[in-house]
Amino acid sequence: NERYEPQSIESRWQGRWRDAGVFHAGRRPQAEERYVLEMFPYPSGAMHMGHARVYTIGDALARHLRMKGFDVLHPIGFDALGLPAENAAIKDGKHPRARTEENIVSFRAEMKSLGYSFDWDREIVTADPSYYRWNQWFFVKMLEKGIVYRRVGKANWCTGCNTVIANEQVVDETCERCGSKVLEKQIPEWAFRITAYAQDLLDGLDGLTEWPERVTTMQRNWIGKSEGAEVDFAVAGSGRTVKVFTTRVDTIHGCTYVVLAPEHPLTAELTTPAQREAVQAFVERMRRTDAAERTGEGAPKEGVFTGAHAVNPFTGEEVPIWVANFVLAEYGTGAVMSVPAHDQRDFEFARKYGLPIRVVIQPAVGEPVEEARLEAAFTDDGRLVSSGTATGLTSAEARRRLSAEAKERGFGAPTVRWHLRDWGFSRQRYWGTPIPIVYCEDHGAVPVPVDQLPVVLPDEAIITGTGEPPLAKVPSFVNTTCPTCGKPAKRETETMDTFVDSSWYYARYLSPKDDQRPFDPEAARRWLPVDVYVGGPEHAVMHLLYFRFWNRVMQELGLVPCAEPVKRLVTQGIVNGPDGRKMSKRWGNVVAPGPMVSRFGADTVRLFMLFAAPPEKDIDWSDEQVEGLFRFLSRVWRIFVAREGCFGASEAALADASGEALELRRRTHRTIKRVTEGFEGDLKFNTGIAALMELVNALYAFEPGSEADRAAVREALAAAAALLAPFAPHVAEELWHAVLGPVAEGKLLAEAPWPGFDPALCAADVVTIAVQVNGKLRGEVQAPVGAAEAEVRALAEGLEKVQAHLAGKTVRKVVFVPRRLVNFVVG
Ligand code: ANZ
Repeated sequence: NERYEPQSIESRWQGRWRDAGVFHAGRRPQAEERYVLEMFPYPSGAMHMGHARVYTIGDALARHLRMKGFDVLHPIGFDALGLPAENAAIKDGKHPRARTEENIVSFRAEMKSLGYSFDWDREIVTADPSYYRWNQWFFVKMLEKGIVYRRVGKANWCTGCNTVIANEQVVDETCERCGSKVLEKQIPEWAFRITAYAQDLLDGLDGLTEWPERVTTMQRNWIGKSEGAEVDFAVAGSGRTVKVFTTRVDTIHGCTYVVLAPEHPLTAELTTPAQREAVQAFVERMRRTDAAERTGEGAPKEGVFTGAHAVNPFTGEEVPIWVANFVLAEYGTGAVMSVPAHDQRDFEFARKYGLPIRVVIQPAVGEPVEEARLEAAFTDDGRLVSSGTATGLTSAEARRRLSAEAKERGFGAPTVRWHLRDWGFSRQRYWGTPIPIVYCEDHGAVPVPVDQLPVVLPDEAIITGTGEPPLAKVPSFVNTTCPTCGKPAKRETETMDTFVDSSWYYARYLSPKDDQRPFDPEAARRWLPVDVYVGGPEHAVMHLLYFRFWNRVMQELGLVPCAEPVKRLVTQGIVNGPDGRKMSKRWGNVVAPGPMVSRFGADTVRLFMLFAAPPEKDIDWSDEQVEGLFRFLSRVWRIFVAREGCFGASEAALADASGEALELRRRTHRTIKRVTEGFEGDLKFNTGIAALMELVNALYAFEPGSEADRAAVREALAAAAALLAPFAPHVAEELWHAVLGPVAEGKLLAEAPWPGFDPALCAADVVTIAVQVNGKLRGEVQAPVGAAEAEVRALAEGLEKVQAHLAGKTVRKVVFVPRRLVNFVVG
């Protein structure tokens, strides 16, 4: 065919790959294995460009590794349960199962039309009982181990979704999914004891050297370990003590007042009669202001003196006790020791109310800090001054010493606090995994025995979204018998958070049809951890933290060989509309992949995703760029047609290539090198593709004459086809077969060896230049091809032998022939 017509080749190659089974994992049992995974999609709507980008990035990696000779696992599935499908059902009455099934059908078709090299035999759908059955199995195992427990506590209640949501799903007191206000509600719920793994999850981050630092930092902050101390201050003239929590016990000699939260249980009791009225009024006012407003960065610090005094246990000094807005009742102990010289909030408060400021920490280097000239608190660590026996210690030493001393002397202890909370996973919703618990009057909450799983989600629930679990209204589901005594009993009607499904799906791909256990531990030993995981950075503190927790639990259960699920994480940027705004119905700038594939072919759409920017960067959809890439592929096609005469050139003739043909060979090898390097380190597919474009330009510029010329052209064409394979696999396959002809008969580029490069040809940028003195050869230097006289001369003058011949003589003249020779004429 003279013209590039993707529509006429793409489905043909997709069929060939499928029939040959080239994407099946385990096809090369002797080879080293690689597991490439992309976050599986949530099929609540149609496939969009964001999906196309993730899967194109992952597919390029998988295809490249397959050509490198690895046995590659590259699976796909659907994260089918969860709120969005149920919320949509409430709007239009369509059953979530019907909706997700329809969407999955269209997702599959679009993914196949894009030519992704998935092992479709391993597909999983989390809404299938054969999958969520194992969620229930894990639940029962974790209940046995005490990792799952029932608690009554403050839960985040989303007023829009009418269900409890996880801490991680609350953003600025609103629901991360629907944007509605989130209230705190006292509800009984099931929770995972993820906090028991806090230290291990934190330590594990150090080993994740191939994760973006942004993600590990977000996890570190979310886990939020804060080491400090609790110290008891006796209240003067009463038997009471106020316990304060501090992360800076090293500053305790600089404490000049103590502050209680307005809601602190001792507030009323400690307040002296003279101050009672003022304190009561303040507390009342604070009760009516919400926490965020009270403690926000810009909120003015305000407070009232209680009339009482506290005794600093280290110094015996009495300091006044205040009540103030910036101390929260729920954090720490609800009371703080204030050190205005070294804490900014305390500083502002002290200035406002005329409380003393005392410097007890001096910077380790630089100007000392002076009370009189202080304009803001000095908050860094340093060395202690005016601190009794602790004077002279560094902050870190003092923290250790003073908290230990507090413990010895019985007025305090070192403490560790965490930001991470246990993961509440009960949802008062329908479209999720039923929690396998039966409530019996005699035996309480009884887990369903694992041999009776799954507890199947009934289809007939009426979804109202009013807050009462829909399953509670399905008598055939609710009414059952107690697994222990056989008496009538009722099922738990809550379902599990969808993040349960995604916490272990990567392991289910290892043996997706296993009906004896969640997956085969033998297979896990071969394939885990996942080598590369591609997905959106928005999952940093939810999915990506939850699955690290879950993997640890699986390790304890002897199912997986490692603590961490993923070695390398690639977080991809967003695909914006042509206007640079995030694609959204609201802006009317959505471009769907399907129509683009019909118009330009899958290869062009894929190439756009990879060429527009490196994976982590956001990209803007651009019709012009897409058209440009279509033209590039057409150009590639036409040069193959135009150089058909070179297809039969003999490889042996390559050795004779010289002049322009040698230049072409050098460019070919340099291109191989650059594309190969684009797959290593920071992924740079875009520069690899740019190199390929230059190679194609060079092919257009070169008119082959001799057999050696034709051999060089053939080499370049074959390399170009192979290098295109991870990016634009269909056209690559077609052209590769064209240029190799019978040699490729019965083979597929998809599993052909990745081209290697000859380092000597890549170093083509450097030439060897002869160095003469008075016409006699005295040495040679290596210089860049384009090196000018001055540079080559300097190199030559650096040679010892040349120096010897120039010593004591005057250089009359320098003859320079670019790329060949430099001759010093001396007298
Ligand atoms: C004395 C001190 C001196 C403090 C100093 C800081 C600097 P993180 O790191 O976030 O845990 N604090 C303790 N409980 C509080 C509460 N309920 N409401 C408001 N603030 C509270 O913060 C711990 C620090 O926050 C503690 O250390 C305490 O102030 C304050 F130079 O104690 B610090």
